[in-house]
Amino acid sequence: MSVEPATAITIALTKGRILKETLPLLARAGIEPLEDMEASRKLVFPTSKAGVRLLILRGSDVPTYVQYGAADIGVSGKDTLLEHGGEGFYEPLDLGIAQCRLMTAAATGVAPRAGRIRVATKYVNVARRYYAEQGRQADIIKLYGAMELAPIMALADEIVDIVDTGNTLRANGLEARETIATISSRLIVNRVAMKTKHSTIQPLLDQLAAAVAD
Ligand code: PRT
Ligand code: MG
Repeated sequence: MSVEPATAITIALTKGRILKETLPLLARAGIEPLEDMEASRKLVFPTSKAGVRLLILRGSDVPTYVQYGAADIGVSGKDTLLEHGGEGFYEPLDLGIAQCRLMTAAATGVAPRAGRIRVATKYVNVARRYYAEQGRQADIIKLYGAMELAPIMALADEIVDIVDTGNTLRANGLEARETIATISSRLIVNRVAMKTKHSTIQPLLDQLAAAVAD
């Protein structure tokens, strides 16, 4: 059994835009991976800072790892957090990166259907809450990707998806309708780790907050 210092911390990230935009912030806190994470097939990476390692996970798994303390810290899109729920961790810092909106969308020019509609999305919990709050009856259909196809193929009347430039919607004959939430990536910290590793985690939070504010 390997004995780790009580101050060792594990930070969970995802490949793609979150990794790309988080690494410069971590570098400002003296944390740099010892190899190119984007190019490697490894999932655990030591860093230039003793006792700090980085994990590469699937986006929707980041809050799960942090919730159960398998990772102390994570970086996650607010969309992912809204879908997952906030149990087991704090959300102390808005990193202001990977900004976008979580929106409803439908075929361009098609009037909203009265009565019960079908909504395709990977954000089933968010969608269920949103349509219920709006007092609109909706059957939510879970998809794992290519949500834009659902209205075209008459699988659904509307979708709930991430919109940034709107190019993806336009390219598929869809238009954005309502904004459910404005999204950026958040730092999340396991509730227990925040107490037991406070002397390591608090200075890191302070350094990251300063890097974000610049
Ligand atoms: O791909 P996978 O299912 O593994 O995970 P993921 O899609 O969550 O990962 P990734 O890297 O694509 O996105 C990570 C996080 O970045 C998301 O959870 C959001 O918080 C945030 N983010 C910011 C975005 C975008 N911008 C974005 N444009 N996530 C996804 N997109 C996609 C969107 O799904 C749609 O297909 O880009 C398309 C829309 O972009 P526009 O510019 O055409 O409107
Ligand atoms: Mg993706």
